[in-house]
Amino acid sequence: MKSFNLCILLSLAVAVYCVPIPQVTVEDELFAESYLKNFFNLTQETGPVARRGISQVSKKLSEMQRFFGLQITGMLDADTMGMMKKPRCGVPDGNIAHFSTFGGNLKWEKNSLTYRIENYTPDMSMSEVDDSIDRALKVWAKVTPLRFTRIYSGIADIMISFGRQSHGDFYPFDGPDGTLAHAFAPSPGIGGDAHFDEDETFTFNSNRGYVLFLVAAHEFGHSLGLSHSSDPGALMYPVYSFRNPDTFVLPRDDVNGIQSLYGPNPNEDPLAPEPTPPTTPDACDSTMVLDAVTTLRGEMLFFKDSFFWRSYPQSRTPQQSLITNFWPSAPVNIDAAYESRQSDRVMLFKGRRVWAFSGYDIVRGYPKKITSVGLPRSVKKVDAVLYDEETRKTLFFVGKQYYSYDEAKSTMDQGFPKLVEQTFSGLTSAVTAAFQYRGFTYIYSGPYMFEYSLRSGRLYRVLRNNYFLRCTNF
Ligand SMILES: [Ca+2]
Ligand SMILES: [Ca+2]
Ligand SMILES: [Ca+2]
Ligand SMILES: [Zn+2]
Ligand SMILES: [Zn+2]
Repeated sequence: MKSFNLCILLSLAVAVYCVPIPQVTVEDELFAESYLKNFFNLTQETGPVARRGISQVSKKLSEMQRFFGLQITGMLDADTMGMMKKPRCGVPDGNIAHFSTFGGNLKWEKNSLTYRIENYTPDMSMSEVDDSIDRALKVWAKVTPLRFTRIYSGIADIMISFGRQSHGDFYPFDGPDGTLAHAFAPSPGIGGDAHFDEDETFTFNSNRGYVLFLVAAHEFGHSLGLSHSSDPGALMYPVYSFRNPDTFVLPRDDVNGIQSLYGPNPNEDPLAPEPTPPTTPDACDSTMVLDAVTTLRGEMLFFKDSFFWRSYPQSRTPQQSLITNFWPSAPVNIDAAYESRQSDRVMLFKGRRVWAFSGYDIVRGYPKKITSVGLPRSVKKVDAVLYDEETRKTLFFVGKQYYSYDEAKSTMDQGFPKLVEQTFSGLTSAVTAAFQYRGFTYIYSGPYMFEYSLRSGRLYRVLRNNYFLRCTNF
């Protein structure tokens, strides 16, 4: 009898751990179905998603999950639903690749193109709209031989307009959020044209509403022949994310994409070259030095530049996103991170400040100074932070030394700072990141990771980044 009960308990535990049963409402199912129809070419028409088993919906869900680097379950789980609800472009996805083109060599056969702004949004001044459109086209002109001339009457190659719901083509908009805009691949007539959903609130440069410059620059990528990219750092990624328009530089993936169609800009001034296009960090780069590593509610998070990867214990594919897609008010290029199990928060460090997040939300009163966690004023930045489950101490690594902080008592422990080398044998070069996982302590130094037992101070193994952050490009 006893063993029977245990068996039920075990099987329940396994079921809950391995196959999270999604809490999906009928509304969610219908929403997901229309999302897959719009963006992943789902065609079959039958009942709601969950009742179909391994159906076309499940296949399309897997396709969508692969495109976005989500855990591939073929089920409508919370992460998948979250991704579907993000504001995005109305052009379908489907190609699982970095930059892609529409195929069939769909491009303009001339380098001189015309554009016309047919109407304006009341959200911004006319000059702000003109300026946003002009700069969005320049994003592409800077890296190609393409040149754009504005015309004020007649038919331009790229006709630009704002409209809501049914607006004259077969692709009606959907009201606020959801689809923000769409554009047509190069061809005569409607080809090249870009339409913006007037039910959105467009802005010049604020992070409230959608920045017209960013949405337009993305749409013009389609107007010129680019399809969507699965690189989360690319402008041609289908989901909208805020970036500062004043410092925007077209990412490498998009530059490669557009230059595969039109070639580079022959007139680039060698004395004033364009800024280097940002690249998205690659988990397969064995020389990469991570900024910070932490656990969060059973997952592992790996931070690099403006990006982080989430890795689920039951999945081999880490999911890469922009930090600001997850936490809009978070800093990028962070110094260190740790999970406070005590308060169920993730703490991010940059310079002399610390940010605390509970789920997606910033905790009130943050960012704070790092002196609020007991660090002396002389500390300009921390290199790594680690929370020790067993002693419930937080260890701050600063240069060659480390501090031990007692979160429960809110005090720094006596006898610190200590030399890192004194406790962690063999660790003679700079600490760059640190975290604990399943009782082991991992200290990163550059691309290497040292595995310790914190209690005995014993060094077990020297590993590489990819031990946890798996390289899955193939
Ligand atoms: Ca056209
Ligand atoms: Ca919309
Ligand atoms: Ca660091
Ligand atoms: Zn798009
Ligand atoms: Zn349209």
